[in-house]
Amino acid sequence: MKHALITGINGQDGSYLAELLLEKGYEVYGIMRRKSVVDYGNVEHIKDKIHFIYADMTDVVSLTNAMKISQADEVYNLAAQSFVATSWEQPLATAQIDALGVTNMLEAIRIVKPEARFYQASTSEMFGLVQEIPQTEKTPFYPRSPYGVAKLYGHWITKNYRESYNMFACSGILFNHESERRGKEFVTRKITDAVARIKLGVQDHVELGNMDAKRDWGHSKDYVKAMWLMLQQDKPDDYVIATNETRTVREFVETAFKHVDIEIEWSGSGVDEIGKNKATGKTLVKVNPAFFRPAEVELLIGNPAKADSTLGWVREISFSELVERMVKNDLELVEKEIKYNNL
Ligand code: NDP
Ligand code: GDR
Repeated sequence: MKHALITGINGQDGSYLAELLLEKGYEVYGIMRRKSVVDYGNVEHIKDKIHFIYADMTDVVSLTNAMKISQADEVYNLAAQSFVATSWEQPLATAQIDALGVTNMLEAIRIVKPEARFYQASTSEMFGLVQEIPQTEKTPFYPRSPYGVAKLYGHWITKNYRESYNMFACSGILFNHESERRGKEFVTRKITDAVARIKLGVQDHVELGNMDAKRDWGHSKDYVKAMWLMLQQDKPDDYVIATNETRTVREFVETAFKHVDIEIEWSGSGVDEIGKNKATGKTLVKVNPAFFRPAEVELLIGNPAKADSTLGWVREISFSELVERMVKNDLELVEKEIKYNNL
């Protein structure tokens, strides 16, 4: 039976990956940070099947200990300060976790079990300012946030340990992937949560930032399969995982409202843009400059041809199904909240 260690196990991707590895018969270990209130996050429903180890990406001793306890054959490094906007507020913490944390994990593996296979959660944010469309493994990097810069360090140190120590270390350059388990600060979940609340009459409107930003959105459940596939190959390598489709934030809003039978009509532009319910004229979307970023990544679209041909990876959940699943899930959650809180 193979042993896997997942950092960031209680996050969105960690939870889907843990489910996948359990299905495949792995013994799953996950690192958790100590919190004042014990919270298993997205793995609450499978917590009895997971071996939890308290550790932190900034503490190499705790990661070495996690390697000793788990004796992992495969390590999936998903832990990160993953919200781009926060990386301007906490640039040093972001660097310590997302950049140096990767070296901490690689050193822990090198000390305890150098033959273990390693997956690094790299990101399309490393591409940043558009250099090429669509982006591939060969596109030059130009990160646009402290998060993107920190992740670029993590990406290169992974490659460097592969080349320096012959370690089986891979980076997945994953484009945006969302799900019913996405944190509510990310734009997709913020929108689907708001759509559910507006539909059920407990919220008036939603305030958003840059409506023109374009993202290549897939579903997390599909993307964790690619992580596993990368570690099953004969040779370690880096792969872009994406859908090769891109849409604006505005299009995501329209699609989400369509799933509750509301058509949005736009007027104004930039910070004065608003979205109204076409049938009633009521304002449902307002742009608020507070949600704009100091530097923006305007356009992401990834070409997953290498992953298709080498890994045999295909995404199964379309954009429309992704949005539908998220809206449906939020409608159910908000309905429950209304019932229990007597709203
Ligand atoms: P989440 O924010 O949902 O999960 C992040 C996880 O990291 C949480 O479990 C969090 O734990 C943990 N974590 C944060 N800081 C530390 C720390 N110092 N020590 C230990 N654990 C820590 O992210 P996702 O699941 O969406 O993403 C997984 C990874 O993939 C991240 O590295 C992200 O940057 C990267 N990525 C994500 C993409 C996406 O679109 N989702 C695209 C490309 C890359 P806690 O609950 O304690 O905060
Ligand atoms: P991103 O995701 O920065 O791409 O990083 P996010 O959903 O936060 O932003 C996507 C785009 O939407 C614009 N936007 C808003 N964003 C948020 N959060 N809130 C708003 O109100 C809003 N209005 C407009 C943003 O400006 C941006 O252009 C995600 C994370 O999961 C990273 O960890 C991961 O590496 C990348 O995806 C790939």
